[in-house]
Amino acid sequence: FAKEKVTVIFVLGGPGAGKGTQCSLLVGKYNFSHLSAGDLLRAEQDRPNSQFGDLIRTYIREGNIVPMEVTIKLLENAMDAVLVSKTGEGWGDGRGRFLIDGFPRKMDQALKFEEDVCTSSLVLFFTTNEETMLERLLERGKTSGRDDDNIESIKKRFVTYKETTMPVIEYYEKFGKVAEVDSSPAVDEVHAATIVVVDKVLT
Ligand code: UP5
Ligand code: MG
Repeated sequence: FAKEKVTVIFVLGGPGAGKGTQCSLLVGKYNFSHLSAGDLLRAEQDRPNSQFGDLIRTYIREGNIVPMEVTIKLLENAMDAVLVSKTGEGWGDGRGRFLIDGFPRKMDQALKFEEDVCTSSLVLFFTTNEETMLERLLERGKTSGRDDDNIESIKKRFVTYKETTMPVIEYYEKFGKVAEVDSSPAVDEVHAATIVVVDKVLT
């Protein structure tokens, strides 16, 4: 697809910061396509006969970043599929607007995606403290069925976030692309703060 016709917003923030929740609300407001790298990886993990199933399962449980080739391919395929099918405001003639949630979370992925797929207009960065994230994840873990919503995996995800993903955010900060939103308050309040920054990008 034509890179210059698509608008991409990367959505980052620690595990349980509220990325997925806020993306769902933005979809309703702006007709975005929401692609969560984690969701795409989990779907691939569970796909019968996937050659990557066991690899993805191990990486996710350990809170490690799956090799970028796998994730980028899944994202690219998903973007292609959406671009040929989605209609409505912001779509058509190769145009489209994507929220890429939970990606890129390692420098190599960021550089490769920008080189091979497209560049992002904005990095939405949701921040709250670790206690809040832990509490949210443990609560969600009661019903989520996610292999990584347990205390051992959550601790590992926090370490990977600090060591591997924070440098990606610092990298985009140098280009003035990061909009930080405090995701500690109630969902609606966070959404209200988010639309202020997203409005600026889409107009
Ligand atoms: N909640 C949300 N907002 C709230 C609020 N304001 N007030 C009160 N409660 C709030 O929210 C988490 C929980 O908190 C929910 O129950 C929600 O209701 C509540 P959610 O919106 O799901 O948070 P999110 O930030 O999306 O948390 P998630 O657990 O999805 O974040 P992760 O970044 O850990 O997970 P992801 O799916 O992105 O990645 C999982 C794993 O996949 C990674 O650890 C990694 O192993 C792998 N991965 C890769 O290898 N490569 C990639 O590129 C991406 C992922
Ligand atoms: Mg999520």
